[in-house]
Amino acid sequence: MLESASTIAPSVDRIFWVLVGLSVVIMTVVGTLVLSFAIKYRAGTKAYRGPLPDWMSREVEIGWTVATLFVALFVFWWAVSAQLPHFLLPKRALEIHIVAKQWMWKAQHPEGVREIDALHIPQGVPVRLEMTSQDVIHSFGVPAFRIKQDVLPGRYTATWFEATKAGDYHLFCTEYCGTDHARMTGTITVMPPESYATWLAAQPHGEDLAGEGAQLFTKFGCSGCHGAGARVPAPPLAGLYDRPVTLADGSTVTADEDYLRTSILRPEAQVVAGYPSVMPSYQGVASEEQVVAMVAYIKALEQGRSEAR
Ligand code: HEC
Ligand SMILES: [Cu+2]
Repeated sequence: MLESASTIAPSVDRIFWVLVGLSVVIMTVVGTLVLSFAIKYRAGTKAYRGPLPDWMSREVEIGWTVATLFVALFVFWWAVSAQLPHFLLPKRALEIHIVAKQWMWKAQHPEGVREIDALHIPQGVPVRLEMTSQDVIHSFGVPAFRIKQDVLPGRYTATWFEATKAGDYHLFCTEYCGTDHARMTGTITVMPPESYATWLAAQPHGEDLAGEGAQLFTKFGCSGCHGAGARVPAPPLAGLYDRPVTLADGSTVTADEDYLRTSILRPEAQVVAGYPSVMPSYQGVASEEQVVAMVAYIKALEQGRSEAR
């Protein structure tokens, strides 16, 4: 049996085994009938071959068809309701950014610690992964946690898990992504929270993500329009994250990470109502990792950081 090391693993396994059990029962019944009828009605036997017996009425036929339908519906309802909580990302979680590329996994902790093909995380803490790809579609799969999430170029996808057992676990790329796909693996190391803190402190710290984003914000000239005292009318970014934004076409969207990312790479796609569409596109100018950092910076502005750094 596959090792199970996350909070959702038991429910995934339960669904798996019930489905296996159900399939075995159905297979046994159908298989036995096929085999026994094949013997009973083989050529030359004197078995009765007339019309169906009376008890085999239309009602019986309808009955077992509907019963099977209900079994299928029940399995669907049960599996979905067991999995649903996993699709709701916890608000309070350790947020790790993952950038996938041919053929490696780059991880960045909120404190600025970076890892390649490795990820250290504390045990018993919900971990939320915000992921994107620099080239093709990859998929972040950790069998021991029973998670698998596609990582797409051009947008963010997220998944989360809570590891329950300390140890080393395999990370696989589970979407064929080119020549070295099979080698696009990594190790997830789950540590007790105290060891994690010690480990984190011992790592070389880069600037934290938001800090790095702040520097890029100046470097790319964003502050020239969005900063205090800018000449161009541009919307203020402080407090923007997670708020509704009215666009020029009258629609309203929530300023989530995907929105922020699109605003930077393709500003003309979602123009804020009341502002001229003058923001340049940063597609091909800022790398995916730099965009991740700037998005982190804009999110941090909400938490009351000063705009000028
Ligand atoms: C030439 C001035 C200019 C520059 C430079 C500029 N922006 Fe903008 N930005 C704007 C304007 C004007 C808007 C509003 C119109 C629109 O949505 O395109 C905007 C919109 C945005 C929005 C959406 C805001 C909202 O309220 O929904 C974000 C996020 C953003 N910019 C981030 C950035 C980042 C990050 C950079 C640097 C990489 C940057 N901008 C550079 C002018 C600029
Ligand atoms: Cu891959």
